[in-house]
Amino acid sequence: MLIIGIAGGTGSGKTTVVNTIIDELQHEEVAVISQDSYYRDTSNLSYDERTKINFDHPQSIDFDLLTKHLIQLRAGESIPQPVYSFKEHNRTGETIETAPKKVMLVEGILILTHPELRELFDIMIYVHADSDERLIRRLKRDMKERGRDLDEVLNRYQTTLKPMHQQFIEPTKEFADIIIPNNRYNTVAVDIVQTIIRERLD
Ligand code: UZR
Ligand code: MG
Repeated sequence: MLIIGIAGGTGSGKTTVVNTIIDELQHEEVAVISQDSYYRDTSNLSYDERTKINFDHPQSIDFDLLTKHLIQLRAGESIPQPVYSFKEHNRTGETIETAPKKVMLVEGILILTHPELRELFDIMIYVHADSDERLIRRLKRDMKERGRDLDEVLNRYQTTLKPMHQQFIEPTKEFADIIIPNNRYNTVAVDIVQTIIRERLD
């Protein structure tokens, strides 16, 4: 099994990189674990309290559960991956049975901040895009897909996303084996990653 961690700031294009890697591999061989599935259970809080959570701080992630699940997958066991609702800002209570595959892609903004988790990755990738590019993408996504307005997104960016990025996410670049420059969509870097995966699988 090859466990690959893919980090990078919000709007850096992690999801696109993950999807492109998958497209080239046989689907039976690969599974994705998203950090989003491992936001802490916040059922003890009201909806209003939940909207005030700092979702860009490492504290918001249940890293113990994520680490435990990766160890189980490595041992050949299936795991119940929690399902998260961005609308409710909470776990739905459902889980998705996720089976171990030859290639496990673990994707999320904060996944390289946690030392135990880093130990479990065979390859660590950081997707880099300039902050203006990331803000533009985030703005478009939140307005289109999450029904937020301009002021709300910009406010959250300035008060939370930017400081958390600088404090926690950007510094994890130094752990990366590969940095993918992704201001424009980069096919060469993804090709190289695919080649490495294929070599390791053979
Ligand atoms: P990506 N996030 C939400 O918007 N709502 C939630 O309930 C949980 C997370 C956001 C989170 C972070 N921040 O910036 C982003 N906020 O998801 C990470 N606010 O996801 O890497 O796909 O942008
Ligand atoms: Mg994403």
